[in-house]
Amino acid sequence: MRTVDVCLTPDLLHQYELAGKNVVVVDILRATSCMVTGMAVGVAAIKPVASLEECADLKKQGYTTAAERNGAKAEGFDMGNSPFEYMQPKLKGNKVAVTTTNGTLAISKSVDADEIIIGAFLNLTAVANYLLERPQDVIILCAGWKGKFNLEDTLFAGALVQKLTKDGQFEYACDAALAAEAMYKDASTDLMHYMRNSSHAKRLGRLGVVKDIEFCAQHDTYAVVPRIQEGELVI
Ligand code: 3SL
Repeated sequence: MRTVDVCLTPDLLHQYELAGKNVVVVDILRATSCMVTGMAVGVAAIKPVASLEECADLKKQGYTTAAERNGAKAEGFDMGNSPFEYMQPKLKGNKVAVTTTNGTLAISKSVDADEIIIGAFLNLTAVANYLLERPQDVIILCAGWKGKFNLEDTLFAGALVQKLTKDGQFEYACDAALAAEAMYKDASTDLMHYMRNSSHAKRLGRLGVVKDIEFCAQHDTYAVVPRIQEGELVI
């Protein structure tokens, strides 16, 4: 039977075998929520890169550049990392290159996977259905914060584990999957309460970012499943 596993931070990824598996990268606040939003509202392509230098270079190739470090927009780039910035009408049909503190790094560390899929609460059911239709085992990679565990990515992992294991189509590969699911079950009655208490929501709050958190907690706003193909997201 197919298995679903959860890697709680990219710093633990060396313990996982990615070859032959599909990896779902999640950074609820906010990188993967931005990517799902951008692809759903008509951005032509999003190219995630790990470094600020690579991102800045892509400007010459016609990309709009988006960069975040430590929660704030990085200086010298066209935009930061809010899902609302990805809704700007001028981005429709255009390409965005993006680098973020944790999310794009997690994507770059997943290159050995069969497929890299971008997950968020915003496209939870679409991602689950996509995975249910495929034969591969699944690893959900939580982007976390600078190598540490975070709440919101683990909650998403739990929500996805719940959907994949519901009818016995996937089995739990390890205790991280069981723990994430238990946490989501506990939190789902008041997800916003959990999200607001998370360290990154508080960090963003100190930077004046509030409405993004509620937006990123919404479930199934979009039905797109962004995947990496030749270094860029496609749907
Ligand atoms: O770390 C990341 O990848 C970002 O998503 C962090 S932030 O929400 O933009 O601050």
